[in-house]
Amino acid sequence: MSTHVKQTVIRYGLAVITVSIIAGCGGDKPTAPAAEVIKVENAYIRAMPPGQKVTAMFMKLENTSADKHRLVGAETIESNISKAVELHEHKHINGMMKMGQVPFIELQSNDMTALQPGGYHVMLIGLKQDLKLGDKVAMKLTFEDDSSVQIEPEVKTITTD
Ligand SMILES: [Cu+2]
Repeated sequence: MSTHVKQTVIRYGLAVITVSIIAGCGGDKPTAPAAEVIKVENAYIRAMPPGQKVTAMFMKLENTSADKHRLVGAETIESNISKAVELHEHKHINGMMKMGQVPFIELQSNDMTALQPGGYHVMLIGLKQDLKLGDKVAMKLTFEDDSSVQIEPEVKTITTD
């Protein structure tokens, strides 16, 4: 009788340990805020001819963590130079290149995601002033967990690639 009880207790104990290991390793909860593990590189804004009311911002986003993250928003801060800032992608539809808004940009774990001409980009729509070469525009990027980073992309002429 007492042996049987002991075994039950031991089994129960093992079950609890197993469950906690699974929860600790395989859980969906990221270990660090996105803003701490996403590195922004080479952020720049495409210089446009005077009078143009739209342009795009490009950059590389490196997710240095084992968790998936998403870029969910971008905005200009301080300067408020454009009426709207949207996440966009270019897509081939029936042989035509079209761009449109996307709700987020997926950032795979331990991977680099490039926002570049012909692909994902941050669209600045309704520019209130001309952007000059060398201007720096303060912007904020927001991730799915509501963490955010501030960047200062410079206005540059685009290099064709
Ligand atoms: Cu666009």
